[in-house]
Amino acid sequence: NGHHSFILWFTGLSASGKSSIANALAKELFERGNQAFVLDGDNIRHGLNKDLGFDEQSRKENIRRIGEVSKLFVESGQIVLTAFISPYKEDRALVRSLVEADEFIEVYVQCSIEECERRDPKGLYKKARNNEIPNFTGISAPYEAPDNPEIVVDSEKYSIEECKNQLIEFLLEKGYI
Ligand code: GGZ
Repeated sequence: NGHHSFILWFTGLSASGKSSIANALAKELFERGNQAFVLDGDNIRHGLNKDLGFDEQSRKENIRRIGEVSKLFVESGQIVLTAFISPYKEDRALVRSLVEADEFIEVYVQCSIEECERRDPKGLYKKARNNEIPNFTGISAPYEAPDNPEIVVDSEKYSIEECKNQLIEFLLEKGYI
């Protein structure tokens, strides 16, 4: 019966499903008796990081602060799930270095830009195409996919529920829960 605090670090394009999968997973972890908490744009970019925008330096600072907060969650004995694009490999590597090797699980939510743009739940891709949003990830700003994530979930092929189940299986198999 695994007992561990760790970071599940979701990375992927806007509209890839990071927040939905993280929230579904947190709910199941809670039902299984684990303390889990989701950090995402809603509770971080509107609060702690509301001074930050989307230029490269701001994104780096966004991820650095989220990394430090995540480390505190780990020290407090919780599972923390983070759902941010986190487009730069270097920044994800920095967060990884803040905790023990087995306390950082990088989850790549894979979905093509074409599919994310088709979903466009907030109309942001459309605005980005019309040059109404500068530095939009995948359109006018880079996304560096992970080379060696602990786990990849394909949200283009699989539902939120299926991706969540794949993550539960991974965590059980590796003894995290
Ligand atoms: C990408 C942007 C941008 C730009 C606003 N580029 O789909 P969403 O709306 O809910 O998720 C996106 C969110 C990205 O914030 P993160 O903190 O995850 O980004 S990063 O990790 O790169 O710092 C999107 C919205 O904010 N959004 N402008 N220019 N996404």
